[in-house]
Amino acid sequence: MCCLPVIMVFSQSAPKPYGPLPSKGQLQWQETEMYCIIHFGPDTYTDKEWGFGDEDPMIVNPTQFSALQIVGAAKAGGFKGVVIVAKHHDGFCMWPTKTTEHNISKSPYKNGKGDIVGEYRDACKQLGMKLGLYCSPWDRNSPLYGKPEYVTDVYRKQLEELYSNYGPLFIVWHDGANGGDGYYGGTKEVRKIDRSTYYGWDKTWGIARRLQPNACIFGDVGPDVRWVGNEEGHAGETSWATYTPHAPDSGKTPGNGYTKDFEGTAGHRDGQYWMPAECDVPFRPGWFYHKSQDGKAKSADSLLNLYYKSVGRGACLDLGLEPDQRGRINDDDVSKLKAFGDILRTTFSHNLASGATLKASNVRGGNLAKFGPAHLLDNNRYSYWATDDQVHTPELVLDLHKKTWFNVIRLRENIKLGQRIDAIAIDVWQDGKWKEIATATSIGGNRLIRLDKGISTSKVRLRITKAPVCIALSDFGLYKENKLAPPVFQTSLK
Ligand code: FUL
Repeated sequence: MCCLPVIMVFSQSAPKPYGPLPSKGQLQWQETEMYCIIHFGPDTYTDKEWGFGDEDPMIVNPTQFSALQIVGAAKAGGFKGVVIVAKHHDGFCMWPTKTTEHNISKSPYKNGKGDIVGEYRDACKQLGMKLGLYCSPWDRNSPLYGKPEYVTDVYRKQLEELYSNYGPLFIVWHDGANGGDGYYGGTKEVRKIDRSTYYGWDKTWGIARRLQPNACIFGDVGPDVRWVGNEEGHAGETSWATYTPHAPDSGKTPGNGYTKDFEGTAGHRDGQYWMPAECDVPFRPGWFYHKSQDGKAKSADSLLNLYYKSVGRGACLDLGLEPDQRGRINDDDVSKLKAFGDILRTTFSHNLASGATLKASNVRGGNLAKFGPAHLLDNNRYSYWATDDQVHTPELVLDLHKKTWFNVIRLRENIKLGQRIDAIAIDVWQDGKWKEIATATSIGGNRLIRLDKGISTSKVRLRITKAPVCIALSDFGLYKENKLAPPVFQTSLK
């Protein structure tokens, strides 16, 4: 028998994933960060937000409809995708569906040969934008609404048509609004349903899983992306990507999530599922176009505020755009979107930390090439600085070599390994000592810290102050927010 020398073994393998993990579709959704939901249909012509279902298809007559102009305006705003409302609560289908006569083929648009959803699909392809679809479960036109046949013969068939003919989709959007009064084939009555059981969600969601396997399913309660709990466009200051929907009236038992104590704004640190939040908010006061709201679209500055409170808190921002009766986004709205996009592009195009020398208190297995802090600056969400298993609260010093002014800090975890970090603090070197300037919780796929006032310093320190496991941080950025004057509007798309 011989004795082997005792060797300190440092881990060279990747950290073990922590908690629930995102699917491929959820990773792609996270990278999308911002998209626009577009409401256009009978309500655009009746000045309503929720059509009753008795609208005459003849009113839908956009004489200058341009999906390219609409999707182009979103793109100029820095948005990477659009979600098209293919059918709103009024039941009018914007594509030539076989499931109901109440659709675009009965309108004067293109003499009944139009397909608005198809035009959006083509525009997205041309402009390199992602496409998602919204098809309202509640249908105030269908005589069958409230009966099981509506779900099996109408709603699910509509989803099948949409998911088969208009992909690839990055998200499918299921509205929470449900039941109530409506036209319902002329009966004009109140039809109530139990929204947690009526739509047979498992089977209904199964259609998306089968036909669009990479699409995330959005709903009040997920299953892939949860509603944030408000329509104001912001997540909680702390917003975990993980979440456990609770059963109705059962306190804290996991269930289908249709419960009064909705906790989507903050999520749950120890949530059972990876189910990050989407923050939806209309650009103007309403989701549909109303002439009386011309000039009332949010300014570039307020969009920027919302960006920090949604995307900056690990959620995605879903901004409602409202094409007018011509079928175009109004010029004032277009120029505000463009001004917002310009601020984002100029602010985030240059990471002021890129030339810094980095010194980490610990690197996993001492393996700088694989797990070193240089990965924080390579602009890759999935390469990362990791620590040894037992090191949960490391520090990192960035020497910027010269005084540098910044007012935004960006942190990202490699979420393929889960959400690992609870809390961090940032210090700057001032007057010969470290001074704490910011703290944050719930880092996840993206965390932006916007300082009240910018700061000038030559050294920055990041402290991970709480984590249940070793860290896997992929990104560290310092930025100078660049607010440009709104540009003069120019039409470049037909
Ligand atoms: C809500 C709907 O009731 C609104 O009309 C709008 O479509 C919004 C995006 O979702 O629940």
